[in-house]
Amino acid sequence: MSWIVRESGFDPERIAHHGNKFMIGNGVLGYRGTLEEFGKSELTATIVAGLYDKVGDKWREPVNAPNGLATAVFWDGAPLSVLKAVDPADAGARGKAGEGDARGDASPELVAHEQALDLRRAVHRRRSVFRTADGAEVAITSERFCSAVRPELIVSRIAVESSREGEFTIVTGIDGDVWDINGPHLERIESGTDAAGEVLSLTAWTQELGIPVTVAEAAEVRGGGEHQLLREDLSVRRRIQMRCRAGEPVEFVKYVAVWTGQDGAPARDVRTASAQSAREARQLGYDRLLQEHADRWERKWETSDMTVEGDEEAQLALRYSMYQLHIIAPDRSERVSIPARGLSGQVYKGAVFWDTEMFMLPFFLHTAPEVARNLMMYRVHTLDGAKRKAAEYGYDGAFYAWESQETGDDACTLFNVNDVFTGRPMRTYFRDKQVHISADVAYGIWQYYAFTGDESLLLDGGAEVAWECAKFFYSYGYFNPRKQRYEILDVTGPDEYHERVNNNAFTNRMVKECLRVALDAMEILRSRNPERYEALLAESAVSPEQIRDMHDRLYVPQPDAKDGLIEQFDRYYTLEDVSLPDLKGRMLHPHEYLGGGNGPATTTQILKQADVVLMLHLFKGDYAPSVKQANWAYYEPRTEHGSSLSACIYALVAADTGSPDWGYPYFMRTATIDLTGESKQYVGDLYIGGTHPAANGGAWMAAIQGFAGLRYDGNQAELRPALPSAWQAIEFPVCLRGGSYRIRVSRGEVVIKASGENSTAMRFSVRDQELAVAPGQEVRVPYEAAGSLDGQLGSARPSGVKH
Ligand code: IFM
Repeated sequence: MSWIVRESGFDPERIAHHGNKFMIGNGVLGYRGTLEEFGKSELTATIVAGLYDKVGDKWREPVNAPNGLATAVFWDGAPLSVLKAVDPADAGARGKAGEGDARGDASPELVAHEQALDLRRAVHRRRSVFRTADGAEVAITSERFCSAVRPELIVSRIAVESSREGEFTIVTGIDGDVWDINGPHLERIESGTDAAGEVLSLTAWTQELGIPVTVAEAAEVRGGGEHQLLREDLSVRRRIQMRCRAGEPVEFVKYVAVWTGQDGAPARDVRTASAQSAREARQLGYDRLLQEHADRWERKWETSDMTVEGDEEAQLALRYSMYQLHIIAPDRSERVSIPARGLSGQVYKGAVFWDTEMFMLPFFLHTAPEVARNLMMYRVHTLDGAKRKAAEYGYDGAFYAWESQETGDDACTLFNVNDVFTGRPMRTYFRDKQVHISADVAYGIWQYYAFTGDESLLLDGGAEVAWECAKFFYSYGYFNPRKQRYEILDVTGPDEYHERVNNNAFTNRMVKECLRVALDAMEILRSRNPERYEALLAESAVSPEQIRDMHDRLYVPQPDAKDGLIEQFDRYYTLEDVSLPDLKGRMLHPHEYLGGGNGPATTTQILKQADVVLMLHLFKGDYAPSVKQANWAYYEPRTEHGSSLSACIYALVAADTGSPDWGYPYFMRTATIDLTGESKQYVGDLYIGGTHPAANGGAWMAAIQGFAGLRYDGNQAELRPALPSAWQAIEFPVCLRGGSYRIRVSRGEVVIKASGENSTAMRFSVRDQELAVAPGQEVRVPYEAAGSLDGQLGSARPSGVKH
């Protein structure tokens, strides 16, 4: 239980949602949860991490590789496809009306259909049962996985079983006619087979950089059959005709290898490597490949799986959230990071946003620090792009891309949203003004160092990144001579509906942190690599003393002495204080963009997503509980939660202030986002569907950092549990400074078990009771649950999240 995500029945309206929900992946490849008979109209996609292309002046976006799993099954010439199959109810109605349509009355009926994901082994399954015109019941079952061991490999096993003896045909191969948003990205498609005619392949080149991509497929058909090769312009397939006996399944397995020339390899090598890999996989066989894959996943879960007692729904949603993060984690490369929509397609240009550092990094820091390091090294490798962007705007240092791809140059355009009424591009300031991105990057680098104690990231370029980000802010900041303070003007904070504001509290606080991180990181660099330190200073127009001065005199909006409120930005309170339902009532189109130059929210206090409240979460030690409560209560009713990055933050701060039950619906909304598919699909006329890794990370944060109350500053691990009423306990593994711990938080007791392999003791505090946990030791700490403050967050105007 709680390892399987399942959906019964087929609903054409949910094809896109299921493509996200049932995704498989291995950090290098992401394969959407579509069915074997689907094609480009059903958004089938095989996304290769870090491979981008641009066609003409359209948006640069990830490449969707040819679909190596494309398979159609026919029974007596009629397709066994959920798309073509006749719904029994429908068939009756049409029969009566004497109609019939393009599908033909002979189309098989779909009598049962199920799609499922086994989270534990990262395997996708489907089973569809059709009733054919001759009365046979034919079941198609399939199982597939993206190998966690062989990053280029996708393996699929399909079985056809009929209640009657009969003849069926499988047409299976590689389909190069793929779904693209701003494509087509692949040109010069060449199909081929190996000398023995056993391995099919399709090679094509990206348009912009001419990078070769080959998909090779080796098949294994149990039960023989007559084969025929079908080569068309955009595809290569085999047609296999077979007879099956009643009740005896006929199986075939596809071993699909996807290789690219991302590393500079020529097409010849890419072709050879993919064919070899498909052939080798076939030699190893399905069972062995599945076993090694499942073993690898078992190890991933050993260091990450958590159990929640008393709440099956949350348990499954949390596992699913972690699954989504695992399938897109770059565990082999520090050249790629995680895009805002993971590997689920081309939405948001496959770009990496601040989502990674602020919402996904915590999960990896606690469970797979080597992945966390890769994520941050990606920022080191893209530093040049960030420097180019700063220079382009006339600033010093590094201004990281709002939408970053493989070089770090900004894929974000100046006109990122089209007006729904006119279709005209609207000027947006995501690219120019969300300067907090550079501070977020520096923050992430320091988080890695503080968590792991591993200086290598700082010495391998992390300190330089932080320093360049600090230099950027020094050049961007403004010294207000009258107030004798530095200010950060003309920015867009996390709340993107209010562009070009002054002194956004979150941004200013993050910049202060970035300056601190830069100074501390440079000190470490100085002590370990003085030459590099001196070289960096020699080429800097700014000195550490100047950065220190800016740090010390930077204005950060503070809580009001009377009510504790922090103004989101200068003059925010002068905006119209309208309720969210009233604001929504003013919308003239369901997809109308609420912010920007003249969106309905622009002149009001309605915010898109957690902004001040995010700052209260990140710097929780700096603010009194009363301040957190006051700001939560003020900002929540004014928050649209129009971004998937919002609700988890309200859950975290609610838990932090002793109101877990108030935070719980925000947590569940975050944790189930890709299970329910309930998220915004359009901004203006821009499709933004896909998976939501930031929310997946946010769900983990809400459970572990919120409800279990774990905080680790690199020195001491603190636990301040605040379990929701339904939860009896939560148990989870964490990795702190290289040591492994299992922590169980139940009502009234915390149990901490340190691995015998840890090298040192760790200092813990459980609701202010201090203790050290030695290697191999298990300690039980009773604690008194804090009284519920739930009522104090109550708002007169809820934002739509049900309590
Ligand atoms: O990074 C986010 C941003 O904060 C809100 N809009 C969507 C982006 C990608 O998730």
